[in-house]
Amino acid sequence: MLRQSAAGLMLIAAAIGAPQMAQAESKTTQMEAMPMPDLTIYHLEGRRSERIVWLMEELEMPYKLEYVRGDLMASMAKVRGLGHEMAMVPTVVIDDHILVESGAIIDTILTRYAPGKLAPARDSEFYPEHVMWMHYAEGSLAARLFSDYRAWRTNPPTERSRFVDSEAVVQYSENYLAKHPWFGGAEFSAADIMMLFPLNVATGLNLVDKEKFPNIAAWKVKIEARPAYKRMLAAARPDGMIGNLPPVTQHPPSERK
Ligand SMILES: N[C@@H](CCC(=O)N[C@@H](CS)C(=O)NCC(=O)O)C(=O)O
Repeated sequence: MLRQSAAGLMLIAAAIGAPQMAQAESKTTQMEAMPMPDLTIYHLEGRRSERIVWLMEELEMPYKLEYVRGDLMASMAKVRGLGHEMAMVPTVVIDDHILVESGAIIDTILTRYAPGKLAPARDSEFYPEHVMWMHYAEGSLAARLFSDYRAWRTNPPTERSRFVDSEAVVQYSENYLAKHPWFGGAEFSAADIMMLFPLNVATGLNLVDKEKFPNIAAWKVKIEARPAYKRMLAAARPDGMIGNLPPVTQHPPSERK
């Protein structure tokens, strides 16, 4: 199969005097940012909506934050007040669109309004892994954590599941951080923003023993030192965590030494 890079095609186009071809190529390779419309984040303190606040702080872009400080029920009532069928946080209103799903919201904001930011270049070796962690955060990690949490709160199992469980999904994250400083690979990316909430859930709800995951612990220290993360905390969690779920009293049994 004949493969040709975009830069190579543009050089050929210029050499054969085909300016239209060069222009057409540049449109597909250089995505321009669309102007940022009004953006409102419906929020619950300490929950996934912090991802969007943190993203906007990293991008230094304006946003409006809707929640009732110290009152999760009242904040949820604000979300329901939108009349949207799926009352979840984050809910984000961009122009006339009401969006749920934090990963999709982040993808939309970056692709449309901040192309090239908080993601490795598309031709970087790290791009596929960045995309994988963007999806892994909710698709495999959070899903396993919350299903284990429900099982352990209602009917604690007597033996370790033979399916992929909380410890396995956290261990995979730990192993990646043994070789890379960030879930974006060499640089901090939106994948790190996606991964923090479930990794905090894993240890906060006692689903895994945090002593077993030193790379994740060191990564969290770097995250917490980021000025944009601190600004997010000041705006979105001014009184610390509230309404915590009770942790499980005992870790799911482990085969790891
Ligand atoms: N996969 C969704 C999950 C959203 C979600 O479950 N959010 C929780 C808060 S962290 C929520 O809305 N809980 C309220 C409820 O389920 O009633 C995302 O990433 O946005």
